[in-house]
Amino acid sequence: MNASLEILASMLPKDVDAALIISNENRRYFTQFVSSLGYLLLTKEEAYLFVDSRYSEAAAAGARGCVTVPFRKLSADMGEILKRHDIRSVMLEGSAFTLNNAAETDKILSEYGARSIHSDELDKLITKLRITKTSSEVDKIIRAQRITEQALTETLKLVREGVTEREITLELEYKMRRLGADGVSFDLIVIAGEKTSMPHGTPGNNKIKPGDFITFDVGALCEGYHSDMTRTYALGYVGDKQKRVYDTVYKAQKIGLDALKSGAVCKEVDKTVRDFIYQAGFEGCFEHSTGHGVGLEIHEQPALSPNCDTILQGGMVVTVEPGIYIPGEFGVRIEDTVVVTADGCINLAVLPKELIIL
Ligand SMILES: [Mn+2]
Repeated sequence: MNASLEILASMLPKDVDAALIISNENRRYFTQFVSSLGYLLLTKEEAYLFVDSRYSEAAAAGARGCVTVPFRKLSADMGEILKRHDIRSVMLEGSAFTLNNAAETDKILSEYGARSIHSDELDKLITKLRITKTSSEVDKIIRAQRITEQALTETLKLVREGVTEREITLELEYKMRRLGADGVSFDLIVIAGEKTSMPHGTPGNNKIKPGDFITFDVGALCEGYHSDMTRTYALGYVGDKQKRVYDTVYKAQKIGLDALKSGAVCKEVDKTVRDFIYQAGFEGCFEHSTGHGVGLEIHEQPALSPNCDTILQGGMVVTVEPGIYIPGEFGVRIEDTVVVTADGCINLAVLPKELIIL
């Protein structure tokens, strides 16, 4: 077993003999092997990765810290391992199993005298490991961030009156891949004008015009790790209200960054940012969370939200992304991804945040 699997095995409760992990991200996290399907069975002595014939050759060469088992019939092959280790209880990765998949797994386990445990306990144990990042994980996020920033910088040159949101989105995605990204972190958001009042608006055939805010919520993917950044620019000119809103979001984002450090409570960071925006006269215009963890998933723990009691620790990677959205008019969001440290945070984004009029 490798270190991360050994740690997880040691965290399993005494009365649990094994864990069954099936989500793509968690299989990848523990074995470094990428596949669209597979079953990672972790016993207290050994870990087994069951893959079908599409992945058997690659897994034998590339999966780390586990024994690769190519299966034809999962029940028979897994049954053999269950018997070998005298497994009586298996904790399932609750968040990843569908009702159907769990029922099928229960059947396989019971054939071999084992029962399954349906709960979120295994997910919570894995979150404890994944919530802080190793330096090699941070390096991948930084690489994704550098690509995102370079692609965005190059794409900004194409922003002019009459260009559509979709055209810009396509260029950005193409440039990210040209720069070495494995893909995009999520469906990129490039929205302009009135549409910027929708935090997660979808790029369409809307043509950019002078006086518009243009929101870019963008990120690249490198070796499974995501980057996440938002910048709001203007084309040509801005009005006084736009300036006031931008300035408020800019200050709120700085307040959020300043509140981050090991020991700070997530919901208190969120409250500090939210109170500032509401007291500036924009109550009701900022409803989403202040930020979220980033890693193998674009949204993971911890959440900088009003209901997250998690205490920040060094090595956590989170976004800080307040916004103000005024329906029918416009919206502004500014977002950086940072690594929390003992006395603050390291901002992984370097692109300027002062209002830029293109
Ligand atoms: Mn985000």
